[in-house]
Amino acid sequence: MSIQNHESASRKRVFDSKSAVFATLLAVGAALGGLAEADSPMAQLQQDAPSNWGKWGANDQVGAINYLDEGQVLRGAASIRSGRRFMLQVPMTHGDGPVFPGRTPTQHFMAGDESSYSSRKAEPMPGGMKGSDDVVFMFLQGTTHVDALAHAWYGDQVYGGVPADSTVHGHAHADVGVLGKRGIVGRGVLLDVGRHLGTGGRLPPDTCVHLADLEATAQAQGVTMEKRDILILRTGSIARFYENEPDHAWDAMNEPGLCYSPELLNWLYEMEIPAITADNIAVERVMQEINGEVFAIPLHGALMRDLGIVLTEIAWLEDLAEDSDADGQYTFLYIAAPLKMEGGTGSPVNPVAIK
Ligand code: UVW
Repeated sequence: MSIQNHESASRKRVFDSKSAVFATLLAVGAALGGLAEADSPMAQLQQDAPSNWGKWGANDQVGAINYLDEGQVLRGAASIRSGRRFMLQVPMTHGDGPVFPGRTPTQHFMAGDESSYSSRKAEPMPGGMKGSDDVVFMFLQGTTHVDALAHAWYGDQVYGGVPADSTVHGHAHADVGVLGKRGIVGRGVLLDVGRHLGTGGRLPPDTCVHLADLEATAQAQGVTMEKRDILILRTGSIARFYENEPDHAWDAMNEPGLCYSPELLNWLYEMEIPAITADNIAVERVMQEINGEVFAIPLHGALMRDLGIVLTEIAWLEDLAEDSDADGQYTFLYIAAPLKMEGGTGSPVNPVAIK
């Protein structure tokens, strides 16, 4: 069976039982205010907002990643000057790591190690070689990760206007597997808002990052965001998780992040921004007040569902930010290859920035 045939066969597969991940995300959604109402405040908020539905055909599943053609790969490669590499994933540590409430950090278990041999449960291979094996249990959003476009929605449609029941028992549309086949490659631009507007590279908890803050940061850095750039947003929040400061205990619910505004949406739409990567749990502030009403993760609806912009969260940006501050170069080739997890809501990823 060819890889293509195998993939289309498994795409048609109906999973036997609702996955624990899906059930938990439903619970998170319900806790955050019930995203499933057709006439929700989100639907009203987004009534006149820009949308990319249909721009790349009725069956499109990768959204604004369509902007990242070969020309964008070459444009990203053209920004390489020194060859210095930055790996943007946080460590995957057993039982520890920043995760959204309702998810558990990665669980890592050894399935075989020297104890298998010393306890005589296993024999060395012919010739004397021995080996180890291990397994993990993890939420696909349990470390630095790319979200599938259909991972978050409001009303009864996901990205592209496809019915939301396409998410049941594994995503049949706009899963993370399609992003895994395509890859996310282009010119990345770091906007170090944490350094520009924060203290010691850290925005205070609850800070809303607005379009004006992005523009002011770009100006202070002497960099110009160009059409189809991948926006890399540093808030300093994930670094605070690891610092564990007693008077600034990290909390996913009050992290700094982007805040919803029509200006921001229009800018992202007109700039044809394909993807945003940030060093916080949700790219945006989790809870936001808009027109006197409280919304949870509204940009997930506006960006992923309506504009098809791909989000990567929990990125490690400290080393890249330090290096960029030192040499004044904020542009680089950005490469992120999500796993080809068919039906998946998201995928762990270790993005690479090459300067
Ligand atoms: C949240 O914002 C809840 O995280 P994610 O987009 O990874 O689901």
